[in-house]
Amino acid sequence: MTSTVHRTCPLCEAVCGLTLTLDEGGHVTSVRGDKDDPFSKGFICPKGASLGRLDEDPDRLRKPLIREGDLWREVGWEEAFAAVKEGLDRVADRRSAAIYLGNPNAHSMAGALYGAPLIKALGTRNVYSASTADQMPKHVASGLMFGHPLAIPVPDLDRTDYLLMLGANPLESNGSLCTAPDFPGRLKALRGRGGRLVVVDPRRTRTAALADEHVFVRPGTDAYLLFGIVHTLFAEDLVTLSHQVNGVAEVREAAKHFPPEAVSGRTGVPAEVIVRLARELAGARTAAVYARIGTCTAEFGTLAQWLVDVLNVLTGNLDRPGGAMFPKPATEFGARRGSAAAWRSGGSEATRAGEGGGIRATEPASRSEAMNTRPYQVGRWRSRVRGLPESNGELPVATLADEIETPGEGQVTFLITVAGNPVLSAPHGARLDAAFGRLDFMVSVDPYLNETTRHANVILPPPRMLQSGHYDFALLGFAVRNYARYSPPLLPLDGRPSEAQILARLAMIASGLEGDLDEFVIGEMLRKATETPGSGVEGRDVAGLRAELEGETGGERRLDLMLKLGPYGEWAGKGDLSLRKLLDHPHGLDLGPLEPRLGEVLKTASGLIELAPPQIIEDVERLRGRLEEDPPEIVLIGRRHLRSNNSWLHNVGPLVGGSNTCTLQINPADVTRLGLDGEAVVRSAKGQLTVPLEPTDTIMPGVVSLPHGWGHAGSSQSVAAEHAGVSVNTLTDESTIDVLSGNAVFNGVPVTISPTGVITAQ
Ligand SMILES: Nc1nc2c(c(=O)[nH]1)N[C@H]1C(S)=C(S)[C@@H](COP(=O)(O)OP(=O)(O)OC[C@H]3O[C@@H](n4cnc5c(=O)[nH]c(N)nc54)[C@H](O)[C@@H]3O)O[C@H]1N2
Ligand SMILES: Nc1nc2c(c(=O)[nH]1)N[C@H]1C(S)=C(S)[C@@H](COP(=O)(O)OP(=O)(O)OC[C@H]3O[C@@H](n4cnc5c(=O)[nH]c(N)nc54)[C@H](O)[C@@H]3O)O[C@H]1N2
Ligand code: SF4
Ligand SMILES: [Mo]
Repeated sequence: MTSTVHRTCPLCEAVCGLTLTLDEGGHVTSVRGDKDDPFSKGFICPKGASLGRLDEDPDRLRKPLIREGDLWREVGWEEAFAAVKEGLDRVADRRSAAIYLGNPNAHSMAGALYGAPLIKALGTRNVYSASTADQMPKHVASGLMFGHPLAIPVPDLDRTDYLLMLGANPLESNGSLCTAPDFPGRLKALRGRGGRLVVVDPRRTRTAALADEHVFVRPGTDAYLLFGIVHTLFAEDLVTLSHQVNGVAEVREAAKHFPPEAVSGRTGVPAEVIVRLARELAGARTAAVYARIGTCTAEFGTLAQWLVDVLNVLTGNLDRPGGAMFPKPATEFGARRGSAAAWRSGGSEATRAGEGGGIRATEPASRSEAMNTRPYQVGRWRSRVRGLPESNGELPVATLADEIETPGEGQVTFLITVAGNPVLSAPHGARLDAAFGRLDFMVSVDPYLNETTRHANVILPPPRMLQSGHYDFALLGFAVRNYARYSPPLLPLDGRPSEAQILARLAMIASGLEGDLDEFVIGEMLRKATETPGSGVEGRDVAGLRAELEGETGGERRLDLMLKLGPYGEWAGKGDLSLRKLLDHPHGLDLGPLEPRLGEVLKTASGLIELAPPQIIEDVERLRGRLEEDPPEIVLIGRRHLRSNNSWLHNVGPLVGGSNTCTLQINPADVTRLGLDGEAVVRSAKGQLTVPLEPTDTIMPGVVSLPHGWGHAGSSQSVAAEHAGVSVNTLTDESTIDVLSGNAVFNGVPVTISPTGVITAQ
């Protein structure tokens, strides 16, 4: 007997619905797009189609591993947890404990619900995540402008008339901080209804090829380009303000330094194009500016992210249909609050509120109210060694190696990684590779023995994807339509703990507390909700409400609680959403188009949009200064391929090979000029690599591109080892960061390139 089941794809931010066929043994025999999913409507990509292969990868770990010297021993779960406890007991001062949360935490229920309590239980400020190798500039810009780091507007893709997209390539990535299944189809529809798509990228990507216009830009110069557009809006009197805003005069003043003619040389964008883009943006019936990783992981990442929303505000497009809008996720409860680590680990405000109180009995009852009125800040504390500022409760991953290597009080000796591979993904990951070898104790929660987890003393593998429930707490907060879908586990756990149970157990070990973490959290959230005016359950009895919660697991009951308290929830009085209702709608529920809601989202002290936050205006000086300097001759950028997913899908045969290989894209003019052939040596301030060349005129002269997530030589992941490639993060530089957010810089890295066999003096 075969069975047909439906579930959300957990692999990328597009949250597609999938329809799987399973045989009697629980093996996946086919994967198709779920055509009854109201959001993804049957869309699927090659990664989703390989979900069965990935889920049953023979190299996935099935039992915990303990390392003894260079040897690994499979052990039972109790022995593994006992080893963790012993390792943690050796940490005399919790400042020496660190945690790193990787990207898949943004996709798993376990990451969403148990990441934050684990951080709290560890009791350290040494908190790192993929966020500072990714979107931290957006959190900081949003925090300073709108008062909350999760107040991130998304382009209203399905209704906009004009989309200016910078540093994103959704035809490969399927979109990011903009949850939109079938992003390609939505872009085609935009053009089909007469809209205009302009893509700004140093490469003519597949997305650029689909656009009405592609603008080549020099890497790392988006802030100049965007300032040139802002300048033009003021100079030509094209500003339309539809909200009360602080700081317009300051922005106009700052933009005076960046007229199109002044930034044209640096950006490589002709002044007349900059002026035209400004006029088009201002003249479009509706328009949105959207920028992603290419503009975030750059030296002026926060300035660029800020300018994106400055443009959305100055053209009257923020918070209106067809413009840049704030989604209303089903698990949102009360004020938007949280940290980027919480985003990585779910980001749901309700999650944070509950978790904060759940594990620490000492939290003040008024914490949520206090958080509502306290203005967003960065740099509340600084890293021990380099003095880098905290943002959203995290320190930059660019300084993790410093904290492990540098002796002194608070030196990191103990590390937990959850779903991360920083040896390949962090800036100058090669240094972390060595640093991890010096740790006293390391624990990794990960299904694979890989470049990072090979340093662990204990590896705790989560079960198969199909054995896990799935709800996109984080990603549905960035969806271009309001939507919810829950996928219960399809297969039993067979005696293994769920990932939720693994993380909860780690939190309990670290806190020394006993009891049921979920019940702590539920109790605390209910208490807060019943005390919150207008929550829908104000004044009601906590025990009575608790008894109404449904769900097979603690995670499901917490989801039920958040849905019921959320804006569409049974208890909040505006709908009847609950876990039960989602279970009754296995294809997902459409909750309607995005609606204006700035008033609910804005959390600044002034109650207004802060268009010119002082920290940001200060950083403009740095940008001005850099305009005077000569740019490097050749710079390195990254790229993504549809069939990769950062570092961890290279072990699935059908996904690697063909066009998905680790090559250096380079303009043919540079190949000739530098006398290259076949392979070349790329050198940066931090390292060098020999790489195969892929000459292509789709990349600007003076720019080369190498994808990240490769470098699997010697890996015990057998397929990945055969397609090893090299790690671009051997070349990237952890000493250069976006100063405001501490974010890593992966784009615009200065490099030199020479033929192999030529010895150059360094
Ligand atoms: N040069 C360069 N570097 C980059 C980037 C770039 O563009 N250029 N991009 C950056 C970005 S945007 C990001 S997000 C980071 C990603 O950085 P990381 O998150 O550190 O790296 P990933 O490769 O996503 O590693 C994911 C890990 O999670 C494991 N895993 C997969 N599924 C699960 C699960 O369900 N549970 C658990 N516990 N583990 C799981 C995988 O085996 C793998 O070890 O990389 C960054 N690094
Ligand atoms: N297939 C696949 N999908 C993924 C991932 C993956 O690894 N593979 N990773 C996931 C993750 S973790 C993330 S964060 C998202 C990222 O999603 P996207 O932001 O869409 O990521 P990319 O496809 O890397 O697109 C970034 C683009 O920026 C361009 N670029 C580089 N430097 C600059 C610059 O200085 N300025 C401008 N304007 N452009 C620049 C690059 O050429 C590239 O085309 O994708 C997610 N989805
Ligand atoms: S686009 Fe993303 S969510 Fe959709 S099938 Fe592909 S990997 Fe899965
Ligand atoms: Mo990312």
